[in-house]
Amino acid sequence: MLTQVEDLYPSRVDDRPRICPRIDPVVYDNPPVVDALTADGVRGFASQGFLSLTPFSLDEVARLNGELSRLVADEAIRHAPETITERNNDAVVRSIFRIHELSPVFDELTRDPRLLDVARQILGSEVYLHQSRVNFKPGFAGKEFYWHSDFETWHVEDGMPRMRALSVSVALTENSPHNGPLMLIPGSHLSYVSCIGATPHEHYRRSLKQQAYGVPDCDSLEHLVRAGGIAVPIGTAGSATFFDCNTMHGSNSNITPFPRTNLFFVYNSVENELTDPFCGLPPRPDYIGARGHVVPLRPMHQTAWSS
Ligand code: 6CS
Ligand code: FE
Repeated sequence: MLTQVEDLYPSRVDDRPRICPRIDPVVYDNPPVVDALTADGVRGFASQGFLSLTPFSLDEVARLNGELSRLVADEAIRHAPETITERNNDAVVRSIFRIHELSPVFDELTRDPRLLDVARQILGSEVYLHQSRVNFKPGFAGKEFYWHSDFETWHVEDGMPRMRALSVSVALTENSPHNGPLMLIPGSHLSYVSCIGATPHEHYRRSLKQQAYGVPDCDSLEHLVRAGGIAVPIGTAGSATFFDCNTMHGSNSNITPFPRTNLFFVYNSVENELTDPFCGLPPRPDYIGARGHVVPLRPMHQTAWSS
């Protein structure tokens, strides 16, 4: 008889929103499994819920963009379920999921120690990839990603039990103040916003274009912003922002001519494997939340694509 994992972070179960304290640690570095960050870097991530670095050269980014162009030109990928188009224009690609399994270059990048070892240190264990994607946000046509906590969705719809996962957003184009950069609410990772509304069947078919459930209410958002403000980590191509699974974030539509194309890798601790979705519905597809084939990622110090 499978024991039902206790739902420590209930959401979409009440008719009114609640802000609850985080139960889990942010940084599991006692002792650190690897030394990838400075002490200030670790402290910054723990207190803010995110950390920006610039690990990649423009030459390396040029190679990554070349590989991305190859993926985008592949008709089979263009019409695959992993490819999500914009809600108002099916000709505009919004995201491609599972890119690490579509490209050996991106597969190697997930194991680049400049990314992987940061995740291993912060999460304090071996890690595997819960999700990968590229968000294109093309000029004039890239639409917003409204405020949300990734963990709220991964907990409710994918069955992620605890807050022991993080994302890294790698900029493949400049992230300026104008072209729809990632916005994060400092300190918001320490509060869990329990949302209202029951998850619809196959919510992902809509939520990946425009999220309608698991969206925090305005009062809760205002409370978090008044406490922590809004941070916008702008940077050149090659910069990377690591953010906790529960850091409230979002990004505006892009009405400039300049694309904001970012890779996202989600590292989850091997101690935090997915269980049944806490919403009680069938799990989302494997290309959105990997389950069952958890393989700890090993750092690759020599990669074919990097300089
Ligand atoms: O549902 C998800 O897993 C995706 N949705 C958002 C808005 N961010 C995380 C992830 O890409
Ligand atoms: Fe997100």
